[in-house]
Amino acid sequence: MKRILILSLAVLALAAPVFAKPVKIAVFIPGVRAGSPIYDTMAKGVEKLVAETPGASMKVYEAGFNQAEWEEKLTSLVATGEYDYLVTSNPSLPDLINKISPAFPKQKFICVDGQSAGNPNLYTVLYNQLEQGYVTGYLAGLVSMSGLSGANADKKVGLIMGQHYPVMDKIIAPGFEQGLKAADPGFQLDARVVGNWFDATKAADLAKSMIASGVDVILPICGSASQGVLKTAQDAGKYVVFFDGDEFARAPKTILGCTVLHQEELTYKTLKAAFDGSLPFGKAEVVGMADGYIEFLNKNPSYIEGVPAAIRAKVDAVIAQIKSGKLQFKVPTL
Ligand code: RBF
Repeated sequence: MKRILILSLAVLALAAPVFAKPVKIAVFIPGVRAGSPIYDTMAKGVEKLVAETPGASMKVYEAGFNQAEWEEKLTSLVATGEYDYLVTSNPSLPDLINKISPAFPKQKFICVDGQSAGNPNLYTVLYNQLEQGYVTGYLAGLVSMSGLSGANADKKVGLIMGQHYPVMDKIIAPGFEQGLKAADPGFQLDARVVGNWFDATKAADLAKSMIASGVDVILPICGSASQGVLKTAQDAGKYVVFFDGDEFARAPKTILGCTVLHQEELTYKTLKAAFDGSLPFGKAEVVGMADGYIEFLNKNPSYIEGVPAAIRAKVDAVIAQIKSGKLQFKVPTL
């Protein structure tokens, strides 16, 4: 009996890192968790690791939509000195972290969906959203030309963003546009800005105006404001393609494709590496489709039922080219 106990203790010790003191993690959500899968899944990744790590605990802090308050809120959270790791997500956070970090030399930061190298207390990992944009744009273009009931002859596709930011302007929108033009070089991208990440009424107005001008497929990247885009597209019999999460259930016949980020897994893996002492703080890494952190959900029944087989075969072929390295997208420095 005693031997079994010792043995299982030894196995436990091998499986979970042993901390001198209980490890504490702060999850800083730059916005709110509800309605933004990218934030929700980040928190879930931390929750999963904390649940399986004896002695670990966490606090989820929602900083809200007023970006002018984020620096102060981040500083107050870090100034408590309570947290071993601060985990956050979005490409604007590394700048804030670099600004406040010198005042807190013991604080470690992890930013998933951000990029900054050279701060020994910060690790960042960026998704290759040129790949994500390309595949999504390629599908959007093919759907727009498909002859499906909601598609028209205009070669116009829409993108509704929460705001302009370097990853949007240099990576996501150009990737999406390249994908559209791969479907047909004559495509035009109609890109519009909500001005925040929550105003569904404004997003609905933008979608209506786009549709009136000939747009038949829209990619919303505007957080919870996307609800307005979905409602408008549903009412007008038009289509939506999605980023970040598996959103099909919100409007099965309207949403024709989702290219997801495996943010929960990436956050879990990254923080686990930090626990093990193997996370390369100071480094900026990039992950993409070949690593499995970006995935187009080509097996979802809504996709299979909604999109003709000939289009699905073309999309699969492009994904295979990206995964094999035949089609390469190099993310620019931000
Ligand atoms: N994405 C969301 O889904 N919800 C948000 O509230 C949100 N806020 C953002 C705020 C800033 C300042 C920036 C730069 C990006 C934000 N994003 C938000 C976008 C997010 O980081 C990511 O680019 C998109 O979700 C596409 O993957």
